[in-house]
Amino acid sequence: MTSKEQVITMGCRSHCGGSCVLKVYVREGVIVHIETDDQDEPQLRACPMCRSYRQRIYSPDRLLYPLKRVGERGEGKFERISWDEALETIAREYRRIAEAYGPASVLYLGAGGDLSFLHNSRTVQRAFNMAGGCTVSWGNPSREGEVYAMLATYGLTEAGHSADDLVNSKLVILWGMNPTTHHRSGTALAMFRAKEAGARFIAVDPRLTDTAGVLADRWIPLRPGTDVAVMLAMAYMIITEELQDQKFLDTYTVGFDQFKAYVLGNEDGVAKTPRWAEAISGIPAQTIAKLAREYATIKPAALLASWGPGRSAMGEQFHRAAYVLAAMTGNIGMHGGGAGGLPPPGLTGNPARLLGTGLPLGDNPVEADSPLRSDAIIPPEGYGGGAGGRASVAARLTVKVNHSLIWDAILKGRAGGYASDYKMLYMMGNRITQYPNLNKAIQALKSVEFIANEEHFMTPTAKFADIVLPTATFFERNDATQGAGPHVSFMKKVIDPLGECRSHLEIGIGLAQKLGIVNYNDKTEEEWLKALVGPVVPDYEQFKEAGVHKFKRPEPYVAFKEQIQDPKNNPFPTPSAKIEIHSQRLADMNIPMIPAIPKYIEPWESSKDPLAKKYPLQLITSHPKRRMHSQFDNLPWLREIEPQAVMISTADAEARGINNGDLVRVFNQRGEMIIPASVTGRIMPGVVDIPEGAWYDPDEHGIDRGGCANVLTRDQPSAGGAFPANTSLVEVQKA
Ligand SMILES: Nc1nc2c(c(=O)[nH]1)N[C@H]1C(S)=C(S)[C@@H](COP(=O)(O)OP(=O)(O)OC[C@H]3O[C@@H](n4cnc5c(=O)[nH]c(N)nc54)[C@H](O)[C@@H]3O)O[C@H]1N2
Ligand SMILES: Nc1nc2c(c(=O)[nH]1)N[C@H]1C(S)=C(S)[C@@H](COP(=O)(O)OP(=O)(O)OC[C@H]3O[C@@H](n4cnc5c(=O)[nH]c(N)nc54)[C@H](O)[C@@H]3O)O[C@H]1N2
Ligand SMILES: [Mo]
Repeated sequence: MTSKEQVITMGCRSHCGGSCVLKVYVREGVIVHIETDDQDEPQLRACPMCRSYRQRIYSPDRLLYPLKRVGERGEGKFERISWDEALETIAREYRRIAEAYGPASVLYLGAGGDLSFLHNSRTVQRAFNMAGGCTVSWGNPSREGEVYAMLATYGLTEAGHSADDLVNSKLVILWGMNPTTHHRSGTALAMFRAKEAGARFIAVDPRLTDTAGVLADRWIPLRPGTDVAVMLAMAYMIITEELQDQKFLDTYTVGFDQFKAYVLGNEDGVAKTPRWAEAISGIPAQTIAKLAREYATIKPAALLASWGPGRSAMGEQFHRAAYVLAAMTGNIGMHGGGAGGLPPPGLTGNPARLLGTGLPLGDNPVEADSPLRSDAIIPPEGYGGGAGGRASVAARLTVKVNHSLIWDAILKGRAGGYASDYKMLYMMGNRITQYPNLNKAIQALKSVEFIANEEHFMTPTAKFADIVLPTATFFERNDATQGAGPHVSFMKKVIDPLGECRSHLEIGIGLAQKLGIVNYNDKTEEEWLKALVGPVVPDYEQFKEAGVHKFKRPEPYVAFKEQIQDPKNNPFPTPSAKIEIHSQRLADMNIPMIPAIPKYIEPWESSKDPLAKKYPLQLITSHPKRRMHSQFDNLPWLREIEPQAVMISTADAEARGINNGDLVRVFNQRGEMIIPASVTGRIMPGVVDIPEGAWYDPDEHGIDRGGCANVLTRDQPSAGGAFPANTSLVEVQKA
């Protein structure tokens, strides 16, 4: 460090769910270097994306001025305009469209690109709410299947132990979980510690992930979407060998007998044996039997049912089945065990999770009289189900549009059964790369009357906008965030905003003014931050200076410890006050694809779908190692890590005459791309993986050359609203 250099410690919050600690070296107003945590354990060391931030901030492609479109939508031709003109245009279009078609015709689509406390997508939503309202989308793309299953089973939406509890596990089952890639600052490190302490790891995943490669004793590949069949067969083994913890089931659960009847075949005549599951999943029956015995007898054991398998056509069933296995083995509420949830990305057991996030949204007039969807799970009287539970219920207003159906809703509107016709879009982030069925997205974006997009870069989505607003990164304003430590971080402004970039609060204030709103905001940035984080840190000024506050816990956090140790005084917030293996609430809804007990239901576009004759490979779209979704895709340093490619098994490649590195066509009825093949033994035959988030880059024939997975994905959510990212069929050919 030279004398002119300043070193500022701060947190990141770029959407992985963690928050790496960054030590930022600044010289004369310019960031020259970024290092990471060298302080107290648990250290929150930076991921590759965090270490590359300098290249992102100073990228020659950063958007520095407001822009207005001058070419066709999608063409990418823009002209610089003033903030005044940009905000005036958005306000004018909002008023015109809300008047002509009603405020519900304005779709507001926030993004998770930046998960900070103050500067986030709430600022503009508040302005629209105060001006007359707008339609917002619903469905947590990360884990709606899990949220729904948890609400049905446990009555709330978080059921993970803190990662530092893994050292107490003797067995860890990584069920579709890959935390060395999905950084979440600290989870992977906790796993290595558990391994050193003697835990065995088993991975159940169509891919041999980096995490499984370094940690697992055994990799059990299976066909995507068949997990529930395997879990039912494990239950069959546990029941027939009488390995279940009957006392636990009798004390803490309801409905095991109905589940048992279904598993044994007394309900539908089909015994859910390992052999039955082998035919569905591709996992040999003996392997399933062995896994069942191990999980039932090695205690404590943590079954970590991650979100990838839940991001699928029958996502809820996967998570519900995992919770039943956790209950059958009596692993819930004890150190080293687990209720089937994940080490939380900085939420559970972190005092910061109690914090509000930023500006109040205010009431949205468009939602005022909207009834709840009939599939909403309403927490019992007097219990909110926690913030997540309330949010999940609020999400299920009929007036909202499920994320996966946005493009369909725009194209069909009222005629298609949606609550409104949609004419204006205000977007944060890169929607078309991130939501399913990109070609439909393009049609939809061409059909609306007005689009505004807030961004850092001219993304494939921004190219369709009429007005693009340049937003400051979190290095260019003050904010705070929470992380996985558990910790809370201050995100100090280390440089002035580049060009004319503005913070979210400034954009909200500017837009509110143009919309003629009074009383939009009564606090400065500093006042907001003090109000938001002040209550949980011992000394706010010291916290700002230190950049990070790590909460000390007397012991690792264990989900449902109180409910298990003292059930009388700590009921589960479900109607029965117990863990609901059979849910009467689900039974009453009478939705065939959401049965009262978890069941195996054959998904659409599975290997057994007649469509598989034409498109025989199951596509999964894992989260990328060198990007945060679509963020960082455009950075040269990160591109060096690995090329965007389709992962295909050696057997499938050989059958198609494909060699490693060859350019291949990946296609189905929805779209087509040409990208390199990564031929490997690390993926199950019959399955291909295209990591999500690559930027769509069409050639002159409209064929994507960027490798954007959502060119191929089907835009049909699960019955419970889960994002369907891992349920699509494709074919691959040499290009
Ligand atoms: N580097 C990086 N880290 C990230 C993100 C990122 O984009 N990049 N995104 C962050 C976000 S927002 C989220 S929500 C989380 C996502 O975290 P996850 O949902 O856990 O991530 P995925 O890669 O989608 O899925 C995990 C694993 O599930 C496997 N899988 C897919 N389908 C199936 C199936 O049917 N059965 C089984 N058993 N396994 C299956 C995949 O092969 C993958 O290895 O990651 C966070 N962390
Ligand atoms: N096929 C497939 N699709 C998926 C998934 C999958 O597994 N498979 N995963 C889904 C999941 S779990 C998630 S969470 C979503 C994520 O989808 P998004 O939330 O849309 O993803 P990001 O790419 O993280 O962020 C979007 C944009 O926000 C911008 N951005 C970042 N910070 C800021 C800021 O401060 N202000 C503004 N205005 N913009 C900012 C970035 O430049 C980026 O373009 O993707 C989903 N899409
Ligand atoms: Mo996510």
